[in-house]
Amino acid sequence: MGTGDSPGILAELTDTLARARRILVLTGAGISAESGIPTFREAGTGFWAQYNPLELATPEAFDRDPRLVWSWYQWRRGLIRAADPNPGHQALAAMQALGLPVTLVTQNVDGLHQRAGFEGVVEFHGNIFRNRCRTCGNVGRAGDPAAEMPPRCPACDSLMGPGVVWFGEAIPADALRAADAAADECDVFLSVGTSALVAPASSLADRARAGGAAIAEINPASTDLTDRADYALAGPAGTLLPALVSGLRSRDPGAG
Ligand code: BV8
Ligand code: ZN
Repeated sequence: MGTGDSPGILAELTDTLARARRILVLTGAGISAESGIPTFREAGTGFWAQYNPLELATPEAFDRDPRLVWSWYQWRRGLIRAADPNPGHQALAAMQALGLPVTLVTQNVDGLHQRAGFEGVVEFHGNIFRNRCRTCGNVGRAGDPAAEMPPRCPACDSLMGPGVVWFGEAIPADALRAADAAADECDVFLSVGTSALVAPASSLADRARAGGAAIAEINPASTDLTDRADYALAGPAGTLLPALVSGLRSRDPGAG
């Protein structure tokens, strides 16, 4: 166990992952950074630099100015459509394909894990390519990328917002249940590309530790999880996750 980006830590973590009965991976905006998608706090770049994403991603902002909030999501949808999964996303899909017992919970709304081929992604904060009616719960697809105003709900005629979880909104019950169960049962918790500041996703690491899991983190920067991690790898997901997978490939995963 240790911290830093030494090859020794990488080898130790690879061994721990190869022996694990259950692995919970939690990803944040950082894993999509190498696909060219700004992390949440950087989502205020260019025209959007004048706005605070933490304020735009709220029901209050949408009620106050649906056109503004809708165009922010339409802009982000355009960025994501033009982006591709990167080697970090692909490495997690490869871990699953190797037969490792991985549950993937993502805070991201970009759908890139699915596009990289990971099956059964737990979308903790929803998905930007869906629309959701906050009045009646009706869910639909994102629709016209050029629409300047959100569509009306076909069921109740309210304005539909993006199918993401805004600040102040509850995490979808099935995602919360799946994430909590995975945290309770895992013996390795791997946090990738998240500053671990947003609740309740940020509490999954402690929940996993309480269940006896080893804690690992991949992030070029340190976060408030870093000091509590058994393995802290300082570097980009697009490099370190493929390095873990090549180590796992050279072992027989599940051989114990
Ligand atoms: C809820 C969808 C209750 C929207 C998102 C005061 C204190 C504590 C908590 C609260 C508080 N006041 C309110 C709260 C609760 C609040 C919260 O946590 N607020 C925060 C700001 C303090 N949480 C909520 O409101 C949640 N709901 O609590 O509901 C409830 C219960 C029942 C009934 C009703 C209500 C809902 C939270 C969900 C918000 N929605 N996303 C959208 O996308 O538009 S969260 C959003 O921000 C992102 O999804 C992301 O998860 C999060 C953080 O964004 P970023 O900072 O960009 O990303 P990240 O944190 O992942 O940081 C990037 C990291 O990547 C960095 O560390 C960087 O170093 C690293 N990195 C960069 N490059 C790389 C890299 N890593 C690896 N490789 C690289 N190449
Ligand atoms: Zn409706």
